[in-house]
Amino acid sequence: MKFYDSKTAPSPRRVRIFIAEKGLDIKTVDIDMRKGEQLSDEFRAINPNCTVPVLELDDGNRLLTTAGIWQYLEAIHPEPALMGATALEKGLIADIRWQIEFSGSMGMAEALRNTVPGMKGRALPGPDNYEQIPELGERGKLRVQRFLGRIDDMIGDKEFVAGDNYTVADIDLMILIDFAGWLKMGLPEDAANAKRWYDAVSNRPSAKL
Ligand SMILES: N[C@@H](CCC(=O)N[C@@H](CS)C(=O)NCC(=O)O)C(=O)O
Repeated sequence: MKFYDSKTAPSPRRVRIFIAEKGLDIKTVDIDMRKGEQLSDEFRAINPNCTVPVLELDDGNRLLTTAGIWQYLEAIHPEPALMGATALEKGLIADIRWQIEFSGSMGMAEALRNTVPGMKGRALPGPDNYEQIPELGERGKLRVQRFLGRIDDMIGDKEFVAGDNYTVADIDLMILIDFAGWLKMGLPEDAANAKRWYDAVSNRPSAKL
């Protein structure tokens, strides 16, 4: 297998952490997005969507999204279960991941991609160019700020986001909070449950990757 990673981007980090938590050793190739390597002809031949992460399998099949890669690796290496050990946990994780994706990650992408000068003309990832819409950037910041304000209740007194076990929901939420730091946004001062959880997951060796 070959994992196409990019050290500077949040989505491939989700796969890096997942691989580390599973204890797997997968050959990794870094795509330098600062040099625009994701848009090169060579990488387009690997992923016409021009995005990372990508996992290339030994039979030549390629998985082109975090969700696809996670599903595949979980199926061939079930332990430790990172996508839910029981039917209820699997359902809860899917629900929570959608909230993180919709309000957190999409808001963050709107905010960053529509305001940062280096992303002019690249307001969406992918093969096509789109201009920035500054108002969308402001709305994205507001969505992220509101979402960050809800995380304390989401964690409550649980050890991890979905309950007793560390799962992909923890990976997604930790990366979203780190990503929000790029816009100098973070957890509210009084978010004691969220901060206790964030410190614990950030101290796992995989989080350093
Ligand atoms: N939902 C997709 C998102 C992939 C994605 O958008 N990746 C970003 C990096 S976080 C990318 O490749 N961006 C390319 C670009 O900005 O041109 C996944 O998780 O695989």
